[in-house]
Amino acid sequence: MTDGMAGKNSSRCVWGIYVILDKAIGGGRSHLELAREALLGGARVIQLRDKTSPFEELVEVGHALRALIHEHEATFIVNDNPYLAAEVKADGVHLGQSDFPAAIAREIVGTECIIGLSTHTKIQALEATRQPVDYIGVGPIYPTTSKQSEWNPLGIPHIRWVRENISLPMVAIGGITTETLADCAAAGADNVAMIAEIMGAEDITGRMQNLAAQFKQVS
Ligand code: 3NM
Repeated sequence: MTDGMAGKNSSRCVWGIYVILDKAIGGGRSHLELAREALLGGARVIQLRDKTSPFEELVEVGHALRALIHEHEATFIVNDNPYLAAEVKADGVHLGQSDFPAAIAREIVGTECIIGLSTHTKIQALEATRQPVDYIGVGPIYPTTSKQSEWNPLGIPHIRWVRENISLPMVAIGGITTETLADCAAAGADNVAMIAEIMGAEDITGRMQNLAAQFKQVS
């Protein structure tokens, strides 16, 4: 496997619970407050997802988040924008199917940066293995209200199919809750990403601790 090819940084992509920040659901708390509460509960990876704030503001938030997340020896991923990821020296960038092509993002962020790619079908998951990405998102597993999605829920059988057919680390996402996390992990998801279940909690630290303990029991 050569530099820039699929999976180069995959060994750094097995974290457990994958926390996605969302101020809209976070009850008036800032990105930094949400991240701090999640990190105190044991979060090992945090994604900055903000589709409305201006770039300059996200650069400022990104620098502060990077310092905080690295203080906790956790991983910092930026959603959608490889230029923002490069600017704030994030550990990784997560791309959607209609964002920058992975090969172009790779040129922007460099060979050491983690690249994740959302996939919603078997074909997209297979195609990801031919691109310079290090992990794939797999979803939506269940119906979700956090993102408008044109894709039907894939369900647990799809997680099993990805586990059997794709060697890249997998982040299962979409409608996952405290009740369904164990099913996703048992089916083979390396990581389980959540927005509403974590951001919507009044006590994010407590919710995280509970989720992490459950994940540990299964994995
Ligand atoms: N991506 P919640 S589903 C950001 O299917 C995102 O790729 C998805 O939020 C995908 O945990 C989703 O609140 C929303 O359902 C996840």
